[in-house]
Amino acid sequence: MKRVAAVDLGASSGRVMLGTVGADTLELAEIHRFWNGPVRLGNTLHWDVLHLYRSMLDGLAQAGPLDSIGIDSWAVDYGLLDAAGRLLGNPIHYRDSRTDGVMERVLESVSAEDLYAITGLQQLPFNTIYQLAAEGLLEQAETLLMIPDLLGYWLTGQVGAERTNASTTQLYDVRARAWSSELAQRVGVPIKVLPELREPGDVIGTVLPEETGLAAGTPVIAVGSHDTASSVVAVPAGDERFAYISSGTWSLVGLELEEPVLSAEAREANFTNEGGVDGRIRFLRNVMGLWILQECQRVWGSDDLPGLLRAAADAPPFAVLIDPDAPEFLAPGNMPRRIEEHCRATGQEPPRSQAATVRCVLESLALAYRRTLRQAQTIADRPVDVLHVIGGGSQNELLCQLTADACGLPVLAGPVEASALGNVLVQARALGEPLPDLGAMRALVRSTHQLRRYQPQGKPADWDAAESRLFGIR
Ligand code: LFR
Repeated sequence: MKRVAAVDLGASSGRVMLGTVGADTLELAEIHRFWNGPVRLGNTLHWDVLHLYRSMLDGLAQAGPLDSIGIDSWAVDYGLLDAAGRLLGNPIHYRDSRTDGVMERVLESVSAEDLYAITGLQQLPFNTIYQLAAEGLLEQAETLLMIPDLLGYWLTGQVGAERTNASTTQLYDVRARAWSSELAQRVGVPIKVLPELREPGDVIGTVLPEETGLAAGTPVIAVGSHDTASSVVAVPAGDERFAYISSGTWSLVGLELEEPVLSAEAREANFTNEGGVDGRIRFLRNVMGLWILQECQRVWGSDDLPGLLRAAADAPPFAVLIDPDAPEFLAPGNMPRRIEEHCRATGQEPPRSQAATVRCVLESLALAYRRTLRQAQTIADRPVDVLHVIGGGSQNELLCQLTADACGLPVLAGPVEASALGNVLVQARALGEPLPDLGAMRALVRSTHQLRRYQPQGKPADWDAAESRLFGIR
């Protein structure tokens, strides 16, 4: 039996989870949960990275003796270190406006086709490459560390770049499986700042007892340090014919493949080929996700999600629809007002109540999932029989049912703590537990976690009509 800690940082909260893993055992206990989110200073949105570090240490100290520690977080963001290893500036939040218009500028020197042929990455305005093009401290920087690698460095003193998260920078060559020195040069990123790559399962080092106050000798193990890579490890699929939605602040909607798909169709549909654990490819697209609803709740001052969902379930269906991926929904702000404006701009009567707004957001998300999944299956030529919804959003029963209805596929919902489970499983394997491959890890998730099944209901024609209304497809 192994006793490991998963540090799992999401965009709205972080947690330290204690994982116990054995032949028939996979258990998680929450040791410490703490706030995370943007901190605005002047016009800039930051992460409070020292609060995250401090909270991680508090949780680890409470966890008792550990066989190892693994860290995962959201992707694309980073800290820069100077030659003495000191942090230069405070890491900036990917939703900050410093990248406004930067993608367009960078595309004047590197074409979208070239970028895709090398990196296979979807165009998101906050990809690390665009953040670096807007970065003021690059000249003084010696080392760039992605957020989990930065926290790992503070725990162990060791520098490196875990591969799954490196793959989200748009500076990583997905076929060569290496940093792209060509791209770095073309966009003016000194190649020396990009550290040596490490694999999920590699030992990063052991904790520095004096600096951290933690027990000496505990190894820190690289996991799929991109939270979505860890989540996909924990998809409880029984065979290859599955799709997934990693559902949280974002909805990451797609397939797991052996090889990247770099076709013109994949690029035009803006699919990403992110690196997965064991060399797999996460062929997916970011759908804006529950972020829109979270921001509505913040503006309404309502944390009664179950109450809102009950009311939304009774609201009239298909009254108004939005494109959740419209750029105006990316930055924090008054989401109910932006939804109203989006409706007016698209010739629709805005929703008049919170219930109608929630219904609109969830139906619009379900439609975006449907479109994304259909495109993914066609472009990758990989039909699926089941859709796994994992992560916090798998608890949203109304959204799961609407997703099954819209996609015309059975939805299997759970596990909720997918990224922490994937994190723990990769550590356990590195420590010698007999979990030879993803199949074995997924079988363990399946046998230890209850899943909830949603069969498609309602009239498929209603969704066809809604889709043509929203995306003008037919
Ligand atoms: C999900 C996630 C997505 C990534 C976004 C920004 O938490 O990691 O995969 O696109 O956050 O980093």
